[in-house]
Amino acid sequence: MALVEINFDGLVGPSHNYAGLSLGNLASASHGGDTSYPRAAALQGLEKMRHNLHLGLVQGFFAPLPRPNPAFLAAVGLDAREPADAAETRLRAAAWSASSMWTANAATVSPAPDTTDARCHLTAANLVTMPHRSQEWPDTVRQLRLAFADKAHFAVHDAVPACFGDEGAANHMRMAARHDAPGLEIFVYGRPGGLFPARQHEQASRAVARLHGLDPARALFVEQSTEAIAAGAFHNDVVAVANERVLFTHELAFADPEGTYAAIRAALPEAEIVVVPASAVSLSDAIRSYLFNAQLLTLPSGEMGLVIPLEAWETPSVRTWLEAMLASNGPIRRVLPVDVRQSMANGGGPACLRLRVVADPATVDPRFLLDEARIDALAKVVARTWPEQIDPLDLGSESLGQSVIAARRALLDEAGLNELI
Ligand code: SUG
Repeated sequence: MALVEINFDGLVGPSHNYAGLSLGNLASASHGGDTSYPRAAALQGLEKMRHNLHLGLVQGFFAPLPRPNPAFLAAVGLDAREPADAAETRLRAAAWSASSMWTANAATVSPAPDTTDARCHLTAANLVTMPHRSQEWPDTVRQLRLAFADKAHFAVHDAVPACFGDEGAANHMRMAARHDAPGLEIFVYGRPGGLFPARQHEQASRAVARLHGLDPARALFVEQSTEAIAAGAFHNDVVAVANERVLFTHELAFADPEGTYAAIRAALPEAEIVVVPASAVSLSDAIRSYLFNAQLLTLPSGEMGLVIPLEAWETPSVRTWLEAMLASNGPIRRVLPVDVRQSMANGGGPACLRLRVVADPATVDPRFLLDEARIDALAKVVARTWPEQIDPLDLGSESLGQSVIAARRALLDEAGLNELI
């Protein structure tokens, strides 16, 4: 089979909760302290995977990471005692975070047509800016090395040094005439010093490009606008998304929009850039609704579809713009709303929940690929074992911890992934 885009969604883990841990992520901050519904959250995620499978696309998944994380608790000296203050309570919540569900932050991926050794390269993201996310990568890289173990086709790299924050594919876009053609890789970094942390460091992006063996003529390094970060675009994928020859972006996404578009067109003459002006959809509406945190997908018919969160469809300015877009002759022909509300309340839309890998599915470990029957089987385990709800005050409870660990084990058992225990 030829190279195709495979979306690997993170299955929402059994400890999914709202602890308000992500400064600069407005949804995480505003839902901090709310009760979460891990079972419903994971089922919503599985239904999104099923939805995309029904579109005729190849769908994969990654298992949740071990939580509560004993190594993290031990490393901060909280394994043997109760938190003494708010800062310690946040650290304990970090050890319980299900944040690995947002696999757009798992790694940066450069498919084989872009790299000097013609293998697909993946670099795990260090996620050092947020403490609760900084613990993910060692377990993430283990999982990536299982899924992409075939060294003839894949190279999996450890995270770049922690001195340079790296948030993975959420700050990286790939454009190409077709998925299997050589692409233009666009790395989007933030400049520190603004209202909120800039999570992606330019030097991390440049290190990843070197590790992957990209042709410098087909790698762009673009600064994110400080205005977008200050408005809550903690990752570039909150304000822009690309697929094949199309870039779909808010006009305020980049520090130098015209320069960015010109550089893209120079490197990829067939590029089509769809810009949503602030006069039609304000930055605030774009970020609140997550219009751009969409999966822009090439459907089997060759048309492009945009899988958006329901919140975007329900936001009047966004709906008006989308309806006008559909009525015009633009490259995006379908809009497909999905319900991922539990993830959205932590700032994770449809695009955050998936890692895109262009590869031949036959070269991927089949345990990470889904069909209808496997989705049904995973959903059964979730329905049987995932906690129904979690109040952030429950984090630290011995019995909840045991049920979260048992739920993940049941899932790994069903998926045949016991190496990950
Ligand atoms: O890193 N939220 C995640 C959301 C990640 C979204 N990913 C992309 N845009 N690709 C984050 O801020 C919230 C956790 C909490 O508050 O409990 C959180 O980690």
